[in-house]
Amino acid sequence: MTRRLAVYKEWFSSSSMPPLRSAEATHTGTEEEKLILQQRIIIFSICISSNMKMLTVSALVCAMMALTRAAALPEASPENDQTAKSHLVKRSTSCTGRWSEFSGRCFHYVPRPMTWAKAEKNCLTMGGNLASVHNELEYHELQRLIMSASYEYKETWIGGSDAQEENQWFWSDGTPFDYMNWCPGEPNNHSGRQSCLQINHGAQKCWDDYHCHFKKPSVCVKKI
Ligand SMILES: [Ca+2]
Ligand SMILES: [Ca+2]
Repeated sequence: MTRRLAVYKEWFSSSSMPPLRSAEATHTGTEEEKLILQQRIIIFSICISSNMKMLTVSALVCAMMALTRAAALPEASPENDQTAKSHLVKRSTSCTGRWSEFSGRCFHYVPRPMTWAKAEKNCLTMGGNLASVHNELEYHELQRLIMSASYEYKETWIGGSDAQEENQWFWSDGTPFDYMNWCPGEPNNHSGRQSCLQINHGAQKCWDDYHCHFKKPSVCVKKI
């Protein structure tokens, strides 16, 4: 501000403007000189006033920023730390929203038909993978989930695939392929191009390898 005032002061008495006269001279000067002097005084006053206003506004902005920052920062008390921890624990002990819990994992039926790859990507966007199944009880729970949502045992994609190498089956969630419920004669890799696992196939509602580009409902899984 001091620097600005110095600039105004310099301009006020600059040689590029008509020269100022002494107090005596202003009494005896022409009307035109008096007018110029009055104009300079008014402009000088405005400059000082605007500087004061800028200072006031700056001070207000700083005060508001300080208050906002203080409100945004949580108090570093042990009580708050405990609250944060308990929320984390709560999130990690149950399935939320549309996810159902069984066998210590969360499952979600997706009725919209998609290709196997799109269904897997859809599960990924929700933090999961297409479902893996590791025992008969889990398989029946999975069938129950589909039945309760669609009122039938619909053919549905889960996460088994042998697309990388024929008859080398993997679960897309990386868990061991340690349980199977293939229908009689399956997986038959029909026409040499069946690499994805559908469940609820045929009269026995068992497993079948099928063409991955067909669109089917799917079941996602994620860890608790
Ligand atoms: Ca195959
Ligand atoms: Ca097949």
